[in-house]
Amino acid sequence: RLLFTDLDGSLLDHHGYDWSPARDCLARLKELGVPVIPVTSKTRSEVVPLRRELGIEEAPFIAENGALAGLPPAWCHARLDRGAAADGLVIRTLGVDIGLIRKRLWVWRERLGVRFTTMSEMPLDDLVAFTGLSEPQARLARLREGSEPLLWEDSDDGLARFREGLEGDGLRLVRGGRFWHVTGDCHKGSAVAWLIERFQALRGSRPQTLALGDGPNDIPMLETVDQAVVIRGCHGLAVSPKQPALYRSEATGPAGWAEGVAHWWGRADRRPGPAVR
Ligand code: 2M8
Ligand code: MG
Ligand code: MG
Repeated sequence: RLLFTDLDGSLLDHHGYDWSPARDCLARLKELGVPVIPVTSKTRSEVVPLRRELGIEEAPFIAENGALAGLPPAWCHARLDRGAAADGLVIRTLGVDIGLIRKRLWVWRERLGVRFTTMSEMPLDDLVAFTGLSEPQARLARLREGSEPLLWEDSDDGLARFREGLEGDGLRLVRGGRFWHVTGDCHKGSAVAWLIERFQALRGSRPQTLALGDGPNDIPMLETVDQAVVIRGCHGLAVSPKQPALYRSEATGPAGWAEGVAHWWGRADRRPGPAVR
């Protein structure tokens, strides 16, 4: 089995970034050997220390809305995935370079005369105040490699024209929790499908998959897996009928996360079914 999860607003609280209500559930998943795979808007620099804190370092991760995958040794093909960093992780790029994204953002701002502020343009103090991240965390959030978050300060009509322009460049615009995110031609769903395929190629069996998320950018991921959980939040997500195995949590954040895992896979204190994996 594989568990894919959004972080902000899902496994982590949207305000204090607390995850303690999910602690027991995470410990149980670890005992069962179920990889908990973060699939997030966050940067690689934010995710690496977080997965250490959460005790999920053996699992791979997807950063920047599908732009980047981090693969621990067990998830690598011996001959194909070379060049692991000192921490043992192989990083695979699934999107496009941030330099290209930024150039095109400037072009469309000029051309359409629209107003927005990118995360890299926000003064650090503003970013801290707006997100509730600490200053060191906010610095890590700014180390973008394959996506740029931005705050839209213009009309809906301008947004539609902006999106069209970006799409002509092969770029995508998705709504995260607080920001809009611009990426290459990738999303959380494409990245999750890529990881599932890799698992199958390496292990020779199709895993049973569960995904949890709370934001519009999570929808493609929720539609890619066998079972899905929408964590209650401020978005009221419309997941397509292509995903009939959908549970909506009562609780928000990490409490809703534990509730969603329990809904599909049983309570953390009851060993569900025979062998996992
Ligand atoms: C951004 O992502 C969130 C999650 O969806 C958002 O759009 O609100 C990202 O920039 C991420 O790197 C950062 O940690 C987070 C902080 O709230 O905001
Ligand atoms: Mg979220
Ligand atoms: Mg997210």
